[in-house]
Amino acid sequence: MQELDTQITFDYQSERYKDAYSRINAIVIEGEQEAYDNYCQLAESLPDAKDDLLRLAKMENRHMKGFQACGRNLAVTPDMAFAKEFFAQLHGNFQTAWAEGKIVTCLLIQSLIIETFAISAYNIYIPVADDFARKITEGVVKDEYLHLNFGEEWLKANFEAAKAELEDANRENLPIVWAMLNRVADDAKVLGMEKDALVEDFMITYGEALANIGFSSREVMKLSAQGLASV
Ligand code: PL3
Ligand code: FE2
Ligand code: FE2
Repeated sequence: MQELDTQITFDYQSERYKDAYSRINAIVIEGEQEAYDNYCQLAESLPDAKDDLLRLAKMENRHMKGFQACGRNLAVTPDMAFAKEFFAQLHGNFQTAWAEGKIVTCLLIQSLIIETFAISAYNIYIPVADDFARKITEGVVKDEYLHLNFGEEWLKANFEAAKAELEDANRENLPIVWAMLNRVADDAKVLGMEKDALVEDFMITYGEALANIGFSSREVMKLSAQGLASV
């Protein structure tokens, strides 16, 4: 987490800031939209958890609208084409897994990886955000912990049956996240967010989630560093 003792001010209206924001804002809007879609699909596959999942989906829809308002507030037009492409690989992997009935993989992608990515990004954004976006993001990040927790609880309850698939899905999908982080690092820096801080926050939150699900500390180390060498 970043230190709050130095109050940093940004020129939120500079062309440089707005240009970077047009991509970061779009990524977040697209991420929230895809999260909505993913929880709706998961609700179809998991009738026992249907009501919970539809509740999560609703929150994602609210998040998306909140971040759209953040862009409008700065008079920024989000670059949605960029954002769609940014998520394409993870999106494709989720869809393939869902079509094959691999719910464990779907939960790893959405509830563990994407939610952790969001939590670390939002936590690091909050101290450097404009006042409007900060209030929105503070509300959103509280919900994201609930979403991560949903995935943890479900996977913990099914740990023995899910373990091998989780390891495979982690191996396939975590390197994609590091690549996504690399792609967004320059723009994030313009907004005052450091890549090292994002990586660190991600590793801590993701590692804690894996430990809560039932992995040993040795397994957590191995899983959460998968593909990290490329960062
Ligand atoms: C699911 O609830 C949310 C999915 C969103 C994923 C967003 C990933 C964000 C990475 C970009 C880093 C900058 C964040 C800035 C916040 C406005
Ligand atoms: Fe969300
Ligand atoms: Fe979420």
